Amino acid sequence: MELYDALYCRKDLTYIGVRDERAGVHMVDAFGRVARRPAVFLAGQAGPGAANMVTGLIQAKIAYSPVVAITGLVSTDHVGRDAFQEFDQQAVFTPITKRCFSVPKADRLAEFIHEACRLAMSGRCGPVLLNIPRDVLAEVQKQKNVISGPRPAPFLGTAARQDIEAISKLLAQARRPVILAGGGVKWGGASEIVAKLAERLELPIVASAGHGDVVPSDHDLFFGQVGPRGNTVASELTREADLILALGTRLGFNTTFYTYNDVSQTARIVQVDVEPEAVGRFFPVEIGIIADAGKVAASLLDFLADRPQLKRPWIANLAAAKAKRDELWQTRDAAARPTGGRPLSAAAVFKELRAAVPRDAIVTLDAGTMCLQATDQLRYFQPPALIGPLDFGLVGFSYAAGIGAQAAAPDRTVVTLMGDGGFAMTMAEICTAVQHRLPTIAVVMDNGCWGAEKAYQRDFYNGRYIGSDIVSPPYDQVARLCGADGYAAKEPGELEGALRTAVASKRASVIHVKVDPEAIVSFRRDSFKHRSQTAS
Ligand SMILES: Cc1ncc(C[n+]2csc(CCOP(=O)(O)OP(=O)(O)O)c2C)c(N)n1
Repeated sequence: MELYDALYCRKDLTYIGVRDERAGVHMVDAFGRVARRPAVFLAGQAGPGAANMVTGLIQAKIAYSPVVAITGLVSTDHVGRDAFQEFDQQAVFTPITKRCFSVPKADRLAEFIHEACRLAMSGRCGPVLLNIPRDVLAEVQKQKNVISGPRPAPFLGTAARQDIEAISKLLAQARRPVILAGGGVKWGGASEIVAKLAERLELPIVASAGHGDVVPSDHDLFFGQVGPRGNTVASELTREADLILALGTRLGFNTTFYTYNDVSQTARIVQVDVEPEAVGRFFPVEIGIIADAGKVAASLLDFLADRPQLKRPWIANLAAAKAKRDELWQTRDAAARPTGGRPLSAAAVFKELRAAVPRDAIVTLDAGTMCLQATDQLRYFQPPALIGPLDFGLVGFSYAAGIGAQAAAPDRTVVTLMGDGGFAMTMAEICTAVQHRLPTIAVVMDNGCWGAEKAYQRDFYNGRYIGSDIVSPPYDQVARLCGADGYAAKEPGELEGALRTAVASKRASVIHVKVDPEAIVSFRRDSFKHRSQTAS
């Protein structure tokens, strides 16, 4: 209440009231990824209000997203007495945040707030939480001796000259080099620089998992997402590479499954990341550089500027890869031909989305089988343009994330994809979007099941389905009851039409699409290998 009362006169701050603390943290998470600066989440109450942030904070930590969260705490006089709504907030939040502070005194509050904002953005970003005890909040204190300090830019420094020279030597020797670009490139705002570097060298670029928006999808040298959840052409490039320039990526689980299946075992790897812990962690590297990936790409570009073009023996391979990529897209479009049948196939859904999602769009994706299939099937044009749960694989993330992304980029179109299960988790936030005039468009892909789970029951448990079917209300009608626009899409072409209308309306909208229940894929086959072996 004290904080809210202080906000009363702050007309310079935008306040967005949400319905659920988990969803609120997702909004701030997405806001940070789009704006590249943290917004603040206020959990209105100590205890239950604070506890409800847990999922959102873990999500932000795993996605390296800058969130500043502030919550109350029981009065310092009552700590440890099982006071009303008391739980050990410091203990619960410490392992799930980048840092968690309990503010000891009112006159240090400003210092902690500055520190929270600085830490959230320094190095690899992450969530920082402040617990503020009730008595500290109640104290009226004139701030003095505040250390507000300089706030350094989050990504500092590039590589030393000799490292840049060493990388260019490796490039000169390479026969099949590839740039594998990850989230670090987007955090550094360096998509353009990386694209320019690739153009200068005529190198293919592939993206790490969940970062298919690292350069615009229609860039001639871009091949999409690599790895088990990516596409075959991109994965072949890293599997057959002799030099991998890993820029701003950990080469983490969803990109590599920690195997050499899609990473050449003999490739030399140059890895650049702001986090020392990330460099060489999963794959041995020839050169490891702890720096901002974008700045290193810029230094490399500068270094090459007045040098003759390399011989580029990879050009023939590159042309072959481009032909395969074009064939892949044609196959995807061909697979989507309307058969007159309904519900829509996954291929048809993605084709209609490709046709109607505008170039300025930010797409937010959930976990679940439909969204995982969508990642590499959609196109992204203005980085950052893809916000997903990344390695937390969280269901129920993307609708709230869309609202946060829209708040960060009011002039862009925001399209959220979700399964029917995931949407049910956070649909209360339709009211938030309506109340705060945030015109996100949710496309709810209703296959009548927790599709990812059902796929495992089909593929590894002989179709012994239990608990995987779900029944959903008509979400177009739910949306209308909440004051948003609602559309139902059942026939081929209706999704594309509804999406175009929703984009033009600039109103919060929900499109309920009936999707083929058979269009489910079990992505983590590795987890069930033992079962498939027993079965065969
Ligand atoms: C909060 C949460 N609960 C459970 C899961 C496990 N899970 C992963 S995918 C999935 C199914 C999601 O169903 P839906 O949102 O309908 O999407 P679909 O898979 O059908 O496309 C579930 C339950 C999770 N990842 N996150």
